[in-house]
Amino acid sequence: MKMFRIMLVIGLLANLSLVSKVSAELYGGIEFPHGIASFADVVLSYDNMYSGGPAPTAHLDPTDALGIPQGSSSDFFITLGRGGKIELGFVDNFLVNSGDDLADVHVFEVGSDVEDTFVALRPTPETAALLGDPALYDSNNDGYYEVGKVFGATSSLDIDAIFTGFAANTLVFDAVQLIDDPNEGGQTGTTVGADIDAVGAIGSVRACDYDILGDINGDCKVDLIDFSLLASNWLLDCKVTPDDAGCVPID
Ligand SMILES: [Ca+2]
Ligand SMILES: [Ca+2]
Ligand SMILES: [Ca+2]
Ligand SMILES: [Ca+2]
Repeated sequence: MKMFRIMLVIGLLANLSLVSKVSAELYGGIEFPHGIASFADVVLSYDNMYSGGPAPTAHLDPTDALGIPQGSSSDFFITLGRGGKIELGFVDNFLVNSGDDLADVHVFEVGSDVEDTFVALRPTPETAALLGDPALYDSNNDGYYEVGKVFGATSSLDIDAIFTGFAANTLVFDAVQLIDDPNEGGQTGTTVGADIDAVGAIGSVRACDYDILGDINGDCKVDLIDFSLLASNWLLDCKVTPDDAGCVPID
């Protein structure tokens, strides 16, 4: 839960600096044009028994896959379990194609036992219409189009290599699905399955072209979600309790 609060505050900071004004930043040697905002924002689902397990017994908080990567020396990563699945959504930005063969999405995996992970992307309705018959890309009809696999401690995928012939920024995806390959890597253990630290959009567009006071999560709307984000830090005073997880120092 502590990390969840940190992520809420990171979201708040991202909004206060406004996505439209965020400059590019390097993470893992890769340039992310929208800085902190480039990374996944919400957990849509997490099922470490998706393929029948076994499930991990540590690193079970899926919110640890949100926001910027913290590296393997931190405790802030999620373990998928053997064949486990996580689905992460973008709120203040969306993932797009670059229109060339440069990488568009990057999965930060940590852990000594590097695991293969299947990646699928959820197109917006407009993009799904552009891509045509879903059966070409979505074999299990779950709304996530399979785009390949990532290997190794850090891995990138090129959207344009899968969906060819589209101009830059015309293909828009609002969520990423990661599924551990149950037939690769360790099959048992505390942290069985891939360990996911972060998922970032290298090809990224901001979700909102307006500045709206009170839109804490940057989704272009002011609603109860923003109110709950505000309420989660209600009466927190970082001058009194600077060590609180909700108090994130500014560089
Ligand atoms: Ca984001
Ligand atoms: Ca590309
Ligand atoms: Ca699918
Ligand atoms: Ca909002």
